[in-house]
Amino acid sequence: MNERLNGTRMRVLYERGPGPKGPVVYWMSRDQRVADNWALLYAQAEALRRKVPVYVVFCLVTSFLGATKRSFSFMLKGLVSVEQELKEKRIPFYCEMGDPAYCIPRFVARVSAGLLITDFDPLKIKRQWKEKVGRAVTVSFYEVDAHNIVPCWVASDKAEYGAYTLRPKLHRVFAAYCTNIPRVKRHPYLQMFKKNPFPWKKAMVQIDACHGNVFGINSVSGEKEARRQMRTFIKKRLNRYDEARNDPVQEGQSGLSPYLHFGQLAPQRVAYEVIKSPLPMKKKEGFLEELVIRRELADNFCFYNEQYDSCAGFPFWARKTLDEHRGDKRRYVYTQRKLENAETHDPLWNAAQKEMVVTGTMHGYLRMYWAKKILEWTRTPEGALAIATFLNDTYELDGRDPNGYAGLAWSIGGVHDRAWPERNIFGKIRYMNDAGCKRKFAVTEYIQRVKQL
Ligand code: FO1
Repeated sequence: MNERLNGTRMRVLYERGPGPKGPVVYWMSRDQRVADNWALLYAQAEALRRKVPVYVVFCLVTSFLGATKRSFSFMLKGLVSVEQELKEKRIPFYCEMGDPAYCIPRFVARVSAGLLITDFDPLKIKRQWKEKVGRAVTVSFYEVDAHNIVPCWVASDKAEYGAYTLRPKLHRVFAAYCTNIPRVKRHPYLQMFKKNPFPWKKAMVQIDACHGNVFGINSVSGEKEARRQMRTFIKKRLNRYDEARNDPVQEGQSGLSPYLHFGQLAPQRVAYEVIKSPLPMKKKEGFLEELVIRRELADNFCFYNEQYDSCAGFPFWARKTLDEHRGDKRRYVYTQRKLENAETHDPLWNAAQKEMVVTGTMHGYLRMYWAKKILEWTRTPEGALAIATFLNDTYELDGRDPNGYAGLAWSIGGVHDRAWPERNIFGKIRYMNDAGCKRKFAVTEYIQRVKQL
């Protein structure tokens, strides 16, 4: 059945009429999956209506925000499985390499596309790409939010103060949007556009050459593995997610963030399966708060706040209080190199840094502690944010993500948080210390575990 696609998930970037009778092209970027991908579903629905093929094109940008081999190898393995999945649906997958502003218009012209659709991403780099592509193509260009359950522009039309202001807006419409997601059909129209298969190996060599030696993580990537991990989490760990949420020793995390970041797993699929699972609702609330509210709040922050990656994006009260404490005496000051090598006086912080370097992930609770200590041990808030962003984006598999920018802005700049009793260096920014961690979990045990890694 042709599931009625909810029109509000798609918005027009450039309207240019029906265009030539060519294929519909889906420029895949954030949502690197076949299943549960609204952008692909919209592209197919349009192609079925027009009785034309649907093509998927991905533009590989080896210089993407300084990403390392670790991220690219995870991502490319996922894209190989996308190519395979699409083949079974008679939907050709093409991979271009270079600047999207050039490669995408060239591809659209070469296949004489009738319509261009892409997926939503609030990051500035993506919006710049779309602006250039939109001006260069002569066909209509639409955007579909395939990442948020409630599309970003539907949830709110402005930057929200915090989870407490966004939550009621999401709750009001959540049931209407958190539905099951139709499957991609086997596409009836196909005229093979001649193209040799993408040289994945060559791309990896080029990436190896340009991005240092942040060694790859051997975690399995791709949408099948992502759904397997989701099922295991729901079955085995969801019931104790709440108490483990602040306890890195308990391994209670979902472990899904790299798959969500690369779009190999749809947050809507996770939310839908969690809500469907037999656990009592109160056992799910903590996780759904992270998965839905916090994640949509991060997209809201990046979408409506151009300066999401700088101190200028902090709320006024936070910038003021950090300025007032700029001259405070720092008991410890560490360079980026010292921090990167986990050579501080604090064994807990060093363990968190080491966990991130070795595994490409860090427990959510420790990410806050980790970032706040960088504010305390560097000379300026600007320096702290720059170092925290560099380390996060270099070593975290889920780096370069709205969630990451919002998380650092919360930790260092009080974004989506409130003012706290004033203190040295932090001013009114919420303070965290290892004593607080010791109250939450077995710090020594955590440090021991990281040593075994
Ligand atoms: N998106 C692309 O469209 N092309 C890329 O080559 C690309 C590389 C890349 C590398 C690391 C990384 O963390 C993300 C990367 N992305 C790329 C973006 C990614 O797909 C996500 O859309 C955003 O990072 C999350 O908003």
